[in-house]
Amino acid sequence: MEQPTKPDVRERLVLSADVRAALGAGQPVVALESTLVSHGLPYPQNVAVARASEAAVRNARATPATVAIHDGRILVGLDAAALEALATAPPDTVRKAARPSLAAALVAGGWAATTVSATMIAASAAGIRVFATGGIGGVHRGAFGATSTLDVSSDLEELARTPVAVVCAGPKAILDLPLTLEYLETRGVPVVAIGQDDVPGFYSTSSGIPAAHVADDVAAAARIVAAHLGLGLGSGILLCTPVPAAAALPSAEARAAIERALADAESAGIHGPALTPWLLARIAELTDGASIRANTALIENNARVAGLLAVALAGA
Ligand code: PSU
Ligand code: MN
Repeated sequence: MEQPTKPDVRERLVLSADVRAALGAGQPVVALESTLVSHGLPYPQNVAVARASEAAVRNARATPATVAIHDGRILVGLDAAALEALATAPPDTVRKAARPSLAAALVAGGWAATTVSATMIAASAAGIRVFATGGIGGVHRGAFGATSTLDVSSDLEELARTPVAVVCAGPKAILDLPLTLEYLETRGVPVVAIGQDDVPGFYSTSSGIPAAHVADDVAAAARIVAAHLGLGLGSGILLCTPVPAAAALPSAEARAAIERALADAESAGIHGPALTPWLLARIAELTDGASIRANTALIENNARVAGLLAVALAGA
């Protein structure tokens, strides 16, 4: 009698030839997400940073696997034409696919970009253990309290349930950072700062909040990642590395722009999945593009660190 088979996300995956070859040979691979390309940054900085991130992963001697959705398939590894198509498509024609919107994005056809949660799902299904983004989503300010919106990014739940190491420059500075860190702790996700005591502040090098765990360098971080994934707990782990100092926004300047952008979003009635892209675009206006320079520099640096981490893990 035929065994009933449980359907699974792997049926939707299309691996590029080089990603397939690298995984087959046990070589290090780094997943990269695509929402920061389609919704997080304007053209042409978006395609430039996507290419620079792939190059940074290759320089570290790992294989990049940018993830996006096209016509019902989850592509793991995009060619140059696909990356350009995704980066130049008008934002309202590209869906933002997270765990709760993955099925609808697959059914809709056309392009969809994957957020941290959807990219982790794809990476884990493909057998990729390391993933780089810019800044993870988290608990939005005002998510809890008197007039709570309950807006908590699906990134956090995904970290709690999918065993992938995610490299970021801290949760995005538009969020409630203390609550985001509490949430991660409650859900069993280790947060490790690399090379400094504080959690990085996304646009700025420090958030002023000490990290639960500190690794002096990437090799030390790799040992914690290997131990965590080796426990088989099912959860991911968050590695935080700061934005390169030359591109960082001074904390006071970042704070002022964020507060103004949050107030403007409130007056404009922006909420749900549109909120994060709207805030990032508004902060870019308010800082005359300085936030875009910080954001692109940190994304490329995270890809570089993720490449080094994947190589260290493969050698462990
Ligand atoms: N990092 C960036 N820019 C971005 C993102 C990360 O520098 O735009 C994206 C990621 O895809 C992340 C998403 O999963 O923002 C969070 O969106 P939300 O807050 O709606 O969950
Ligand atoms: Mn949200």
